[in-house]
Amino acid sequence: MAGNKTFTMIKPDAVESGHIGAILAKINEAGFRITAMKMMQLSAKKAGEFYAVHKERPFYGELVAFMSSGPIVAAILEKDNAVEDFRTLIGATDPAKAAPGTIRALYARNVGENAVHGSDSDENAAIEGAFFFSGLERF
Ligand code: DAT
Ligand code: MG
Repeated sequence: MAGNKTFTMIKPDAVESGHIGAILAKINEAGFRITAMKMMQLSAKKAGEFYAVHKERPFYGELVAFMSSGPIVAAILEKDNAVEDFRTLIGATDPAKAAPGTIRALYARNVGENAVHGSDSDENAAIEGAFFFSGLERF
């Protein structure tokens, strides 16, 4: 059975462009409940740890530099079938390929600066949520 939690970040490009409110509204309108949330800036070390799975990819250095370049908003979201439904809401990694009306189609700049993160599995949603939030910060 699919889990009911996913993890998201509003990335530095969308924070800088003033899209936090619009993105949170889309998340709420799609039926997700925010059960943890914080605004913070990742160090390059922490961004590198978060994206360690992509260490061998050619864009890893660029990704780590971008994700530590400015503040992000991290959140845990709850809804039935959360991981899959949130990936549908955000759209494809490359905004040029993202379906119309998805968060990335609306707000991403390009494949690297793509407005939001969404977990790709229930297992990673749990790992990523725990990376950012202690038990006291989760509701
Ligand atoms: P997603 O964020 O849709 O899960 P991913 O896990 O494949 O995509 O990659 C993680 C992030 O790495 C992605 O959000 C942006 C960056 N990235 C992916 N492919 C890229 C590329 N071809 N060039 C530059 N950055 C890329
Ligand atoms: Mg991914």
